[in-house]
Amino acid sequence: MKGMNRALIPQDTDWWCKSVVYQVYPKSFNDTTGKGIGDIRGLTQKLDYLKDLGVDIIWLQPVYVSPQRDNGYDVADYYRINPDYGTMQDFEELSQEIQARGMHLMLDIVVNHSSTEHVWFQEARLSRDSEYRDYYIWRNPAPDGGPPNNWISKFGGPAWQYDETTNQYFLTLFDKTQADLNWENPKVRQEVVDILEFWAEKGVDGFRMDVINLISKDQRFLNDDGSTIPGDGRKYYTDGPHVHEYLRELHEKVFAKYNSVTVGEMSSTSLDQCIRYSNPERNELSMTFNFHHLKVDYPNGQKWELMPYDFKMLKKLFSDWQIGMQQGGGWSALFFNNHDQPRALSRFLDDGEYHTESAKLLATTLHGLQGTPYIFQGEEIGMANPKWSDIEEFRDVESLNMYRILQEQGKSEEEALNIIRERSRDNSRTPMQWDSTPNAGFTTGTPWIKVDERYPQINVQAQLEDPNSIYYHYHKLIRLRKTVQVITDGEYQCLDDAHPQVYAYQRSNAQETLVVISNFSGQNAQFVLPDSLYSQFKNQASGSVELLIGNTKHAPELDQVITLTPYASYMWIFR
Ligand code: TEU
Repeated sequence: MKGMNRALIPQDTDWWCKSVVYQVYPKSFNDTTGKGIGDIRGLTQKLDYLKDLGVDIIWLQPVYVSPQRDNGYDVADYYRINPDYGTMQDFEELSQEIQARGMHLMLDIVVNHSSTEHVWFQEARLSRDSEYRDYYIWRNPAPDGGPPNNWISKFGGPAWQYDETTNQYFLTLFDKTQADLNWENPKVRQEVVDILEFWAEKGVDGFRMDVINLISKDQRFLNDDGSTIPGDGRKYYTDGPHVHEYLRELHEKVFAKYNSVTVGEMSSTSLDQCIRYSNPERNELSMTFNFHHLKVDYPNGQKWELMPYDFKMLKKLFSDWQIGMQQGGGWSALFFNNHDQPRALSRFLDDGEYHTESAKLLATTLHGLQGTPYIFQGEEIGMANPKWSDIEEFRDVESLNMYRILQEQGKSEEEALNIIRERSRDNSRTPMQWDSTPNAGFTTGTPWIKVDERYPQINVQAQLEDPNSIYYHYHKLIRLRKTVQVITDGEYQCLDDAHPQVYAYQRSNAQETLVVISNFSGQNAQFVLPDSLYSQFKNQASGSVELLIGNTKHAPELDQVITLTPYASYMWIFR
């Protein structure tokens, strides 16, 4: 779809196009009670830290009443705060304190499904005639008495659960305790509008919409014939028939009314779809998360198999999406990390000898792109995957399901554990490392999940005390986004698709050209500067070249051929 090309309309940008979002996983952020899990007051206590970092929007992940099977993504009451996280008064204080600091609060909204402990579901399951029956997706057993079709849950196992009270199955695309809501039902859509309005009235400035591109299912509920990878039924519910209609309804009834900034988490989506979701002319969402770049280490798209990541594919995906979203007038959420992904520092680069260079490289590479960058808690201080010793240390329902399923598929315990170590979402869910006191200053109690043993070295306090730390690298990048216009509106161009070690791109507008060059390898790399840039550099009489930020003590001289040391990364501006 041809839409507004933001690269060519520099002033036509919304405030959040120059913003940076900080993602808070409350369970692991800061515990003020000694219970061993983080809480809302713990976040309020750290707002000055986030303000000093320079972030604009705080994305607070679910704190609603929940049985915590999926750490809050299984909501049992959309209007009440989980007592483990605090009270509604704590939430209202947090909202006020965020606004008092000139920051914005983005709340996680999980409405593709609810917990089976939600009163709607508890009522629905009692009888086929319940007024809440059609809030969920029920189907009769297949002729053989089994599930209605062959769809597979994203957490492993069948996507349908049998309810013997009414002799029907209900759909669960995630955990068996997360029942998919029936968005075909206008009453469900109105419930969502009411939920959004309730929180918007409490000062919430934006919403992160959990797997929102899964809400519209093909009502035929056909078996997946396996003709497309992965053959688990997702083609019948991903970017479904009415999803855009439903989002426009939410935009009209809530997002436009409150001028909410919104981001959709788009599972297994496409570039064209994300243009449609995020082009402002369509009145749906502000921006989208897509995950293609975080599947470059999945053999044939299979998450639970291991292979080294495909660097050239990573570059290609970044380039395809940057160019495609610019041409289509879409807007991307930029991220390498979140609570569902292993830490990118460990996953793609070197969290040992080149720990600091690697962390800074990822930051520079991401923050030079067009979109809104997201910082996942601990990313700004170089937190990495912990060293897991056995399955007892894991907490994530998906990981524990897959540990069992992998062994059912024939893997040994050690093979299964190795895969879980690499892939588990728990890698990013270990407690925030504040200082070198016990449990990294996260809790005075027993933490709900292990703390990474490197916390005495990798923690906020140590980072704040080191002027050359990863923290101050993020601190500067965030400021560059606000002061260097070409980061917001510059047209993207990859400078060398084929280089096996280096990812280099430029962003240009009428006034200036940003150049970002990063060596993603642990060896020296040679990079040939394109003639256009080299000649501009050579003829500096017609302009200037300035190093904006780098991750080595001295940046290489800009010459026809640049030598890059391992994990070296730089951002220059040509004016
Ligand atoms: O994530 C959905 C999602 O795409 C990932 O969970 C992915 O499907 C999963 O890791 C399988 O590979 C959202 C939330 O971010 C996640 O935390 C929730 O568990 C999930 O939805 C269900 O609400």
